[in-house]
Amino acid sequence: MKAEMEALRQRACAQISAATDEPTLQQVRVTFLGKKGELTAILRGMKDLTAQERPVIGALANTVRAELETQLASRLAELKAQALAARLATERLDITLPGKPARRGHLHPLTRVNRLIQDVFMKMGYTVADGPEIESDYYNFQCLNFPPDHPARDMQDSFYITDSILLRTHTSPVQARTMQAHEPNTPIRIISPGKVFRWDYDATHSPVFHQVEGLLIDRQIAFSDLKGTIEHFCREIFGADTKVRFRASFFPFTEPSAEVDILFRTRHTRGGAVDTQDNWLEILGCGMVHPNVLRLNGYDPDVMNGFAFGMGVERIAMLLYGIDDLRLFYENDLRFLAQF
Ligand code: 2NL
Repeated sequence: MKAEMEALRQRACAQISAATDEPTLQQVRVTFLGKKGELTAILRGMKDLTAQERPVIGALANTVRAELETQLASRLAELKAQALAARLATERLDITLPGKPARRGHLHPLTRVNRLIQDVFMKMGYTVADGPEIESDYYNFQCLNFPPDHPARDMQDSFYITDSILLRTHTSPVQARTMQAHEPNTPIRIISPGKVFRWDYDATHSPVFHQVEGLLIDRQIAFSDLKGTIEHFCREIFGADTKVRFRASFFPFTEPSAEVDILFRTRHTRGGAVDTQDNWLEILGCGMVHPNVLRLNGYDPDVMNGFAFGMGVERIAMLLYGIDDLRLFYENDLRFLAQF
């Protein structure tokens, strides 16, 4: 039995050394040390031994078992180390390689121009006011002196939600709300930037666009105050040498009213030749606040007066950047947007 045990030990050791992966090693363990394994089978035969032989063979069996356990454990450790070394070799990560660069975004051109406009007026002491985009007929038209038959009040020209609720067609309601919220006859100096909505869609009109309006109310405000303010604004945005022209016009909420043009230099490139052309281009509307509007919003036109103006952000951005189709602003095509 001793010889049998020695033979088993040698075969087991040989198989342990020969195992090149964990499942094979596990199989060797089962073959020799498992419940139905070879060592167990030998031990089962011990019942036929004499009382003197039994403890000797029992001790030998334990020694062999212990040795095989040690061998299995060290081979397992070896295989694990080999596997780890192989993974480290194949899965090597070079953390010094540069990463994939993230594309850096920037503000949308309309946001930039909107902020540019706001900055000019904030430096002149205006504060920014805002209000709802869904408005009542009262704030959008009535308190701004729009007659009942004004075309903007037509279902065809504005987006109505009910007969008396619509998407605001300008940001003027914000100024009416501001006047009404103020102590009567106290000065106001605000701009109201925001989205406005009109039933119109082509290269120069979008159903949603952006406006900045302004309102200044105080005592003894003159048309020259309006003129100086607007001229300063135009020169801040379009350059110090910008020529500005006021043309008589009409708005329901101002009297007198004017449209403002700037002399704008357009560059054409034909073949190799560059020629320039100067045109008067309209950039905003303005006027002295109509006495009815002051009255309708809690101000006494005999004590207080002021001026107001309104401009389209898209229009100014188109002039500033030489863009001929405003739909480009809304298509989110990076080939367009990345140019700003
Ligand atoms: C334009 C012209 C304008 C106003 C807006 C206004 C507001 C109040 C009172 C008086 Cl509360 N006026 N706003 C005045 C004149 C012109 O906008 O062409 N906008 C794109």
